[in-house]
Amino acid sequence: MHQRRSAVVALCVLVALVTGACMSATTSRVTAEDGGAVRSNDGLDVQTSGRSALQSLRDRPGVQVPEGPAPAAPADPDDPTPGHDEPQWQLSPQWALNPELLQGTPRFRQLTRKGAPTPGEQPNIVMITTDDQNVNEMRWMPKTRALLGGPGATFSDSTSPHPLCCPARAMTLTGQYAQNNGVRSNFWPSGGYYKLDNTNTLPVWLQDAGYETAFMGKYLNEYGLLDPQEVPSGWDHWRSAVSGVYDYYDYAMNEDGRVEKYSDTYQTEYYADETESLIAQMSADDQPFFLWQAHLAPHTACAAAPSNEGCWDSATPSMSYARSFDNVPLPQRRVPSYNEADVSDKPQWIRRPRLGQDEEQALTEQFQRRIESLQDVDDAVARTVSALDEAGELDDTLIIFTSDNGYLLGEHRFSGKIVGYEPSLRVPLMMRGPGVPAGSRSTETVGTLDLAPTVADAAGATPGRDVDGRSILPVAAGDARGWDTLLIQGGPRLPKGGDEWIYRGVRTDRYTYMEYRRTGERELYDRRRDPHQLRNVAGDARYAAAQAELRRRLMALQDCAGADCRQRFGPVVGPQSPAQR
Ligand SMILES: [Ca+2]
Ligand SMILES: [Ca+2]
Ligand SMILES: [Ca+2]
Repeated sequence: MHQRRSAVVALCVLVALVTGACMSATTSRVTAEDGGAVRSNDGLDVQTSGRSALQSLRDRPGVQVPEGPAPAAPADPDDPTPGHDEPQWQLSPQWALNPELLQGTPRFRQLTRKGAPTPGEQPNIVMITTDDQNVNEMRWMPKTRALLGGPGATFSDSTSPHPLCCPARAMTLTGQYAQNNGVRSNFWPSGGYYKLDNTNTLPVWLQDAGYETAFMGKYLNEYGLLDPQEVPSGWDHWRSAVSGVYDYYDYAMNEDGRVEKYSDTYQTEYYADETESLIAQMSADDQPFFLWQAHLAPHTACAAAPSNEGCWDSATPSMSYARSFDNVPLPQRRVPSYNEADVSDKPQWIRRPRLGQDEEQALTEQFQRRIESLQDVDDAVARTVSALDEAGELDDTLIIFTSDNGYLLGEHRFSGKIVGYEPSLRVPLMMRGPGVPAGSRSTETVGTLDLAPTVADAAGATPGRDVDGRSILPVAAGDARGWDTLLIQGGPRLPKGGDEWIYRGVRTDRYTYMEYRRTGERELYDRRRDPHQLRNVAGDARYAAAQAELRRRLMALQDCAGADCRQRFGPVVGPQSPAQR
C-alpha cells in the first residue's frame, strides 16, 4: 500500500515538474510526504507559490485585498492516448425511444441540411467543456457522441494550441492567443484570472447582442482568490467554485455573489441540476441565452478535507460509477509512444526514466477513474439535451462540446499536459444545431481560439477584441478552411517563471516544430512519417529546408494579432536527399 502511494507520489512529482501546477483559490493541504517531495522541486510548493502570487497582487496598485490568511492554492495534472477497440454501448431505452433527440425533428433536419440558409433568429448557445479530457476518452462517452456528434458535426483535428487550463480558458473567452490576451500561465503575474481584462470577453459581447448569459463550473485559475463574492462581467447567472475547486464533493460555490458550501453533492451533478433549472428559467421568454457548463472532470482531484493526502489524486467518480471501469486496460499502452523506448531525441525536460510497474499501475488506475468521472459528464450532456427538448428549445440551440486541453498518460514517458505533443494539443469537438450540417465530419484544423468567434458569429455578436481565431460554422459546412499553420506554445510553469515561455512552435498538417529559447533545444516531427512523434528530426540535413520554413513561420506568428495569425503559408517541403538540396 505504502509502496503504491510512493509510486503515485513519484509520478505526480514528475507530472508537476513538467506541467506546472494548476492553481486556483482552492483551499489545499499538502502532507509532509507529498509536500516534501513537491517542495524539493524548484518552487512547486503550491502553498508558497499561492501566497507569493497573492502578495504580488497586493502590491498591485488599485487592487483591494481582503484581510485574513491567504488562501492556499492547490496543484493539479495528469493524462491521455489512443488505440483501443470501440466498447459496445447500448443507449438506455429512454434515448432509443426518442429518435428526435438523436436525429432531430423534421424542422431541425431542415435547419441542419447542407446548404440550408443561415437561420435569421439568434439561437440559444450551450457550450459544455471538460477539463483535461483527451480525444481518446470520447470512446467512453456514448451519449455525447450520439446526441451531439450524430445529428451534428465532429471535428477530428480540433486543437488546444496553448494546452493548459487557464490559458485555454482565456483563449475560449477572447478568441486570442496569449500574446494578445495576456494569459500565459495559470497564475499571476504571467497569467491567472487577474491577468485577463474580464470586462471584454465573450459573455460581454453576447449581452451586448441581446443574450442572457449563464456560467457554471471552473473559471480561470485564481478566480475568487481576492474576492470570493466577485461575479465577473458579462454573466447574468453565475455558479462557480471558489474553494474546493478540485474537490468533487466538498467545495464552496459562488452563486450569483453568495458563497454556498456543499459537502455531499457531486460537482458534475450540481452543474447538471443547475443547468436544468436555468434552461427552464431562461426559456420562459424570447430572449436568447448562452450557457457555459465547465466541468471539472476528468481533472485530478485535490481534496479539501483535512485528511487530504495531496493534490494528485485521480479524478473522483460519483457513487453511481465508482469502480465501474476497473477492468479497462490503459489504452495508451498500445500506442508506440507509450513509455517511449528511446527518449534521447527529446529535450532535457522530457527525458525521464522508463515507467516502472508501479507507475504503470498508477496510470491505469488514473485512467479508469477518469473515464468513470466522464460517465457523469455524459449524463449531464444527455440531461442538458433533454432539458432543451422539454423547454421546446432544442431545435433552436447550438450545442458545443469540447475540452480545454488534452492529456498524456505515459506517452513519451510523460503524464500531463502543456507539452506540444499530439495527445496534449488535440481535444474532442462536437457541435450540433442550426447551421451545422447533421452527421458531418471535418478534418480541418480548428481549435480553442475559434470558439469565441464561432459563438459570436452564431449569435450575431460583435467581438470587442481583434480576434485571432475564426468562426468554424463555415468550416463545419465545408465552405471554409481551418488553420494552415497554428502557433503552439507553453508559458511559465511557476509563478516566479516571469514571462519566460517553455517553448513556442508551429503545427501544420504534417509537421510539429518547437523551440526552447532558454536551452536552445529544438524539436521537429514529421507526423506524416512519424505520427507518434518518436523521432525528433530537428537538425537533420534532410529536413533543413522544412525546418527553415517552419522557423520562418514561427517568427511570423509569434507576435501575430488578428488576421495575421490566420495567414496561409501553403505546404511545407518534405525531407530532401543530398541531390535535392
Ligand atoms: Ca485543463
Ligand atoms: Ca429566453
Ligand atoms: Ca525517440
